[in-house]
Amino acid sequence: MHEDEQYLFDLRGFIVVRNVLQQPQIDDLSARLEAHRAENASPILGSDRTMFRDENDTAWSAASLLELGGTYIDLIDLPALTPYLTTLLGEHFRLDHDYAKIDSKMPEREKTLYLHGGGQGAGGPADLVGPSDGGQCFYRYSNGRFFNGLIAVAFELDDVNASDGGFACIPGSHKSNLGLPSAWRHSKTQAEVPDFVERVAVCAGDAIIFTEACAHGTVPWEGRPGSERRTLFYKYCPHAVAWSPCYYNADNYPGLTAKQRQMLLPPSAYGPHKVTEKIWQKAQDEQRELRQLRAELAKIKGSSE
Ligand SMILES: O=C(O)CCC(=O)C(=O)O
Repeated sequence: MHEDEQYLFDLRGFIVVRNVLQQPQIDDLSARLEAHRAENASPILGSDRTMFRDENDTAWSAASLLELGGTYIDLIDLPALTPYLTTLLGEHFRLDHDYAKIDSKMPEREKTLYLHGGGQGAGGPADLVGPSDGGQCFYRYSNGRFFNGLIAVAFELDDVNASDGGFACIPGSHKSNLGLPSAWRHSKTQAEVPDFVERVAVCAGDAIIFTEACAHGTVPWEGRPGSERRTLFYKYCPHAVAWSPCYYNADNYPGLTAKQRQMLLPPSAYGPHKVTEKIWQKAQDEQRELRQLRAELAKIKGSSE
């Protein structure tokens, strides 16, 4: 991460890294996403790992974009992003959650910019990201190092003009000491968006890297008729931090590299250490056994009915 980029990130709480994805990667991500959307029209796909698809799902199995395979797996630790993530989070960090968000012309009632996050727990107890006491939304620069509670990478699959909508934030708010005044938190139309909120234009293949500590949100979509913004969010934490209650189970995604498996480890201060890897592998083995036992039980029940 170049020192100019470090300066801008510290000043504003976000940066745009251009052309992180090459055309074949955009095409693959797009094709897999569209195939998935054909079966599931939800505007948010994957999850912040708080939702199961089925109450009988085993722990750690909340929906994820990783199930779409291909380039979705490569995005776990994209080499072009590694220097940014290690600068902002330290040597060891983990993928906490992921999801895709589709912005398009929406019914009036769904078109609201909810600014959330904000430095030093500025979001307060009613924040969208949870009752923020400053613990999870932290940002700090000291001893020549960045410290962040959550770093979001927004991979853009479409061109977005600033006037279309999409990502917006209050630059510098990751360092603010006061909560965002409530009148500015919600904007139902683009006209209501306060002028100190910066709307960020991007091209397909760019990535917006932001700290969740920067007050941010999605501006109501006003792009040309039929247009969409499709964005893939991969969100990373320091090892000892967890946002989501549902961890990844690396065994759900065959063919991962050793590095990718490490990035999916559940939280612990030790990070990817042989002691923690052994403990979590035991938990994963138990999950596999539970699934097998449930399948056998279902078979027995089926044959006795
Ligand atoms: O649409 C966006 O880029 C903002 C998404 C957002 O608010 C978030 O990821 O917390």
